[in-house]
Amino acid sequence: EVSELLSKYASITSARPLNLYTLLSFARPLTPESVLASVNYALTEIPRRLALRVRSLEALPFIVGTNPYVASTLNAYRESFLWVATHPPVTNLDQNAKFAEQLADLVQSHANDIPTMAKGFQECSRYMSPTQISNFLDGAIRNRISVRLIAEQHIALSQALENPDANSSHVGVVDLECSPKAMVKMCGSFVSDLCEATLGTSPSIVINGHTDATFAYVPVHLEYMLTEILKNAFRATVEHHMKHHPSSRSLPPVTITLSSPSAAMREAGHPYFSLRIRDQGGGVSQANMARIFSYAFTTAGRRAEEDVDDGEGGGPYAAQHVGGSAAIGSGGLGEANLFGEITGKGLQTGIGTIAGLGYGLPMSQLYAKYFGGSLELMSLEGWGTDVFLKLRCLDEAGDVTV
Ligand code: W6P
Repeated sequence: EVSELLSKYASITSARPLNLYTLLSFARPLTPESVLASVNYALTEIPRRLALRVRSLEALPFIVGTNPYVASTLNAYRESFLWVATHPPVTNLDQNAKFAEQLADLVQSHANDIPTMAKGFQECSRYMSPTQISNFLDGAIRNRISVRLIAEQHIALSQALENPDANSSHVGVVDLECSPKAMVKMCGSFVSDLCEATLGTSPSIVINGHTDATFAYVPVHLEYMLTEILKNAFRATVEHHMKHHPSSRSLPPVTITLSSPSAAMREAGHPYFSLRIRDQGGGVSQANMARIFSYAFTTAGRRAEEDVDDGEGGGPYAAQHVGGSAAIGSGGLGEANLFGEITGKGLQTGIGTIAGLGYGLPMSQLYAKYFGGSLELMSLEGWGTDVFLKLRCLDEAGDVTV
């Protein structure tokens, strides 16, 4: 029985710190024994975290719990918890192969949790304050990042043992030589294509600074953040220039400056790789600033027509803004129509298909903060926006617990 089993986990009030060094250690070196140690870790840590999630969903106000979207999410977590918590020990590689496969299915089955909960909270906004909703979702998303990191790490190691690649710089889901330049190019070219297809044109990308530097990071996390930021920078650039320089044929570029930590920074215990994404899209007004990183203003779950009926005028996509040049990240379903495929792109592994629900920027910020980094936005109103992304170098992060 779920509740009986859950009560065994009742004494767990916070997740045991997830030590990144532990996650990496299962791959250094990668052996049948280390993979079995990894599965043991996954079988201990995942149920603890799912139990926490179940309990925090159960702790919601009763009326919120009766919402069908919230209720179905809770059910899904209960089922997953039950499956992992009652799974027999995995003692050989054949059992592990089967478990890893089922674990991948489980991860996949939770792909739409956040949009589903978003819909639920939207319908329950009378019963919870924006702060309560925001705190709940922050916790849910952090928990989700942790569970996925543990699960994906084990799945990746299980696969790597079967198909070893001596030349790979990957340690499970961590790439020790993640190249921000390559990542910016890849995400940039995708966002460019989409921007061109939907807005008719797109700015170019300039990459400068420490362009050849690499650092240890989780590529799917970086991919998610960059895609979200570039989407917003591109869209702001195109729309601002259509509005203010309609006769101009050229768009100012989006400039990404890369900065690898100096030896002194590393020695001082500040091993952060920094990226600045600069656009000339007109900036963000004071009024929209707070909205950009807020879940509360999302229009997730609203029908597209309602968004269009907001009546801002000024072109087919103008009404999909929260207002003026607000971030796409807060654009609700309008974003789904315009850039729907973007967030689903290539992110199935780590993130699922949290597409177009206005959660992009708050979620990106949680990803950045997850390992101790940050995502900050500075607006030069009337001119453009700088996003500063500071990301912890994970090879020096043995002490980072998340
Ligand atoms: C904008 C609004 C925004 C949000 C996030 C990243 C870049 C930008 N540019 O105008």
